[in-house]
Amino acid sequence: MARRKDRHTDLGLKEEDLVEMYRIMLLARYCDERQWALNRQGKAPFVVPVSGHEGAQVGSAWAFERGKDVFCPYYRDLALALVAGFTPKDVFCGLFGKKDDPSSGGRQMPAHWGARDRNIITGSSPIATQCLHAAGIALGKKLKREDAVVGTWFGEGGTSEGDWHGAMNFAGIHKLPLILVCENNQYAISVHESKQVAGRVFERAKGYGMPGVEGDGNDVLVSYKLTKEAVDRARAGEGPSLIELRTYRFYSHTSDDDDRTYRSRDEVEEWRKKDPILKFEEYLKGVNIVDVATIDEMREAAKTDVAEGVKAADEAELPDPATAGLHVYADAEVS
Ligand SMILES: Cc1ncc(C[n+]2csc(CCOP(=O)(O)OP(=O)(O)O)c2C)c(N)n1
Ligand SMILES: [Mg+2]
Repeated sequence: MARRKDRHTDLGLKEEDLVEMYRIMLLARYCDERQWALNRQGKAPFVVPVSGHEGAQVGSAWAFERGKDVFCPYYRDLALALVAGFTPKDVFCGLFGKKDDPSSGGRQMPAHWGARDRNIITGSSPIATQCLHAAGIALGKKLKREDAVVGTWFGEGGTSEGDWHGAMNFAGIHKLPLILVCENNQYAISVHESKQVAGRVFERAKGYGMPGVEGDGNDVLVSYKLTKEAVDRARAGEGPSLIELRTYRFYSHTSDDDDRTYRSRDEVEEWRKKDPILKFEEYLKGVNIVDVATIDEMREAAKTDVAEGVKAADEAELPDPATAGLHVYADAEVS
């Protein structure tokens, strides 16, 4: 019997999917709170917060097939990295620059997610460059007739970059299996969306001959639905799509930014009321998948997993200085 407000069955999602999606959203939130505190304690030099974006990231990433599809994320995609196979320990090894950091063995800045064995392509700091990488990879997949879809994520600020327009144009012309997901949090550091995009992000898709849709990025099921429809089209050979997920970041742009200089506290509080985790909890309670006690248990378990990840990463080895040239120069040897 269909239960009240049962949207997930229509989307082909099972209860186990929802519980795991919720668990990962919690992990991302608690990783974020810990990394922010560690920064303020002087233990983590640089933090890019994810809080507020968990619904958009987990929902969109869930639409891809792990082990087959390719992820080209940007720096804010901590929750996406967890969906793609990162653990809290991996996250904190990156934050502390440890040898076991999957992204770069402690060589890159934190939040430059990458792992060959999880099909996550590491990005560069210049925004939207990952979109061009993604378009190139999608062309490769198409030419080799591989059954793989490529996803790339970016902010609305990234859509002002020439690299983004180049990726859109190339994807549209060559009908690439590429999904471009914009996490529109309305700010590019201090620059408001109204000073960034004259029209709407999703409407730009039309000019590049692909479908463009928008939805509530704070609703994990909406984020999943829009992305899954696009992934299915791409897998069927029908080409790329642009998806705009509207959301908000709860903290400053990074640990080096002070958002009080450009955002009112009232605005932040309004958006905190639309917290994607609270929204998903309401849904899960409404369809009787969790109750208040289960939520408490899952929150405690996620906090414990994050605390254990921080401890393991703190105790992990630093990279051997003799390996500093590895992966930097083609012929570098470990001395
Ligand atoms: C080409 C380039 N210009 C400027 C910067 C500095 N910068 C880093 S993040 C950022 C804002 C990006 O905002 P948005 O794309 O909306 O993503 P968000 O951080 O809001 O998630 C800017 C301007 C950069 N990294 N690369
Ligand atoms: Mg933004």
